[in-house]
Amino acid sequence: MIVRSLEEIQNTDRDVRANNGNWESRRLILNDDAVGFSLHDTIIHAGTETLLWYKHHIEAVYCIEGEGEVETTETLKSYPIKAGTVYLLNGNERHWLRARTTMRMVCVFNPAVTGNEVHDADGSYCPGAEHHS
Ligand code: 9YT
Repeated sequence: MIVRSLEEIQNTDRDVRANNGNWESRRLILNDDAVGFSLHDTIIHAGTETLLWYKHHIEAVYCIEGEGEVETTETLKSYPIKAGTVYLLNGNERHWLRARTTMRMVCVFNPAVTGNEVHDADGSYCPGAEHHS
């Protein structure tokens, strides 16, 4: 069994900030834990909009604080997000994430994020940086 707290991973290499300053991702469970998924406690800063595209992952995002919206770039369909709402990117949808207030999200990725991925200009996680176990 693994027991880990947010407190103990803060300001370690499991605590990752976006280059553009839009979000901070605290990775509680990662690929090296070898369980097939990763679990992140993520802060999306108020007033930001971020283009994201997980071409190689399925992501579930459960909002536990704040409000904003998610919009798919293909259909231009926008969904309001607030505490208690989950969205599931089960079709690898490219999307905009907009935070009206600071949002706190619990994110689950399958396959697990390794920690080496970087967001490309097109919003995707660079596959070259992925190492699946
Ligand atoms: C909700 C979302 O996709 N935020 C971007 C950061 C990402 N979840 C990560 O690397 O934790």
